[in-house]
Amino acid sequence: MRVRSLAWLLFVLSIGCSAANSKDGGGTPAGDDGGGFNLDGDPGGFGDVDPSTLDPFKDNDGDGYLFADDCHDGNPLINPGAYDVPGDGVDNDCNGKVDDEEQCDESLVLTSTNAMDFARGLGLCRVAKAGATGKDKTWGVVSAKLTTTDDSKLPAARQFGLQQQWGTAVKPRGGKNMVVLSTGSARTPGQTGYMKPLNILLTSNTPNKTTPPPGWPRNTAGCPAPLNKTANDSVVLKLTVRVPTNAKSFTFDFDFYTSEYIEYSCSPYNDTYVAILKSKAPLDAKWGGNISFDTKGNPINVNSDFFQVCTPGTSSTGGIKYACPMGRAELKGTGYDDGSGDDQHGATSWLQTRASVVPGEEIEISFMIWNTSDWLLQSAILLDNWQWSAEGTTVPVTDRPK
Ligand SMILES: [Ca+2]
Ligand SMILES: [Ca+2]
Ligand SMILES: [Ca+2]
Ligand SMILES: [Ca+2]
Repeated sequence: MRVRSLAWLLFVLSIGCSAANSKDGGGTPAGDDGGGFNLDGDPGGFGDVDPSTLDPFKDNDGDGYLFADDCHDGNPLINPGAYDVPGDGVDNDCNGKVDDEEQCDESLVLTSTNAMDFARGLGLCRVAKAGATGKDKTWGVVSAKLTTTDDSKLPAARQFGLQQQWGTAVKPRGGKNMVVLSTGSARTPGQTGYMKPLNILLTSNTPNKTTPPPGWPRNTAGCPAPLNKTANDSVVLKLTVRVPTNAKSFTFDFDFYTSEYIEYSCSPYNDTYVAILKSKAPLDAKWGGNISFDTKGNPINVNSDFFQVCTPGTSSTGGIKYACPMGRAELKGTGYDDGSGDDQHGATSWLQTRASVVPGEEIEISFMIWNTSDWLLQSAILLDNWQWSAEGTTVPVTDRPK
């Protein structure tokens, strides 16, 4: 967690006056009566009572952690499962250290095959134990896997990487590294394993065909349906994550690149990126499990209204007009500036998705990209800057990051 969000700042302001971390009442946080507890669970500091009235054999604040395991059994937002909100001066996660969430993506390497490194590159630094109870039940990544859409095999090594920059203009959104997944190569020109996005030779003989998630692939409304139900040359980062007990949503940033622009815009060959979330938080079935889509509810692809890094043109199918207000600078040096004509290739630039979760639950999130209908032109997705937030959202939202 590298940049504190506005939501966390608001949260910090609201919790700052109930910063009691010891059962013996040592220290007297501002707004607290010295007893050190805030039994009504209101972080505003009302209703403090004498801790000697708490039952030492119960979970007095109902946060899932017994008195013995909970350094503040009068505040459900403070316990060993919480995210230690940076800068609030509170040891939110009861590990004895104030504001100590770690940084972890400084020394990652491009060619890592350790999926936990990809969680770190995304900004998820903590590892959590499956089935942990009591004090050991912290938030964190329970498992991480690099796989295919049907979770059957490790994709080719060139299809995933941890990059410190993407071309000359695109930098990570948080920390030093970002995750890149590609149907072709997650490499830029000059790096070992790089293949041109328009290169059809490497994959055409042995396309890696797998079953996509239920309800996929699909296309933008008004554009032709995919030719088949196969996901070709897929690569997936699949994470199981225990959510902090004080988080109600998360955000992450992504940037979609494709060489389908513009010749195959609004065609059946529209490559697919999805982030499939399994959570106890409600998600309308119409989204097909996906939480990243454009303002019209269409999946993120070459037809998305977020597609703005390109050379202006009109698609031959569907008559989609592309104004390309962000120009081509973010294609430079990525390999997606190396088309058969100056009009080929494009990207969305950085976008941010927010989705709700249930505090303390285990979620599964799978970031997926695959070739749709064939395997000839390649696409890539950049992922970075995972952050937890104390505020929920009624529906998943994708927009330009603030
Ligand atoms: Ca408790
Ligand atoms: Ca508590
Ligand atoms: Ca701590
Ligand atoms: Ca803190």
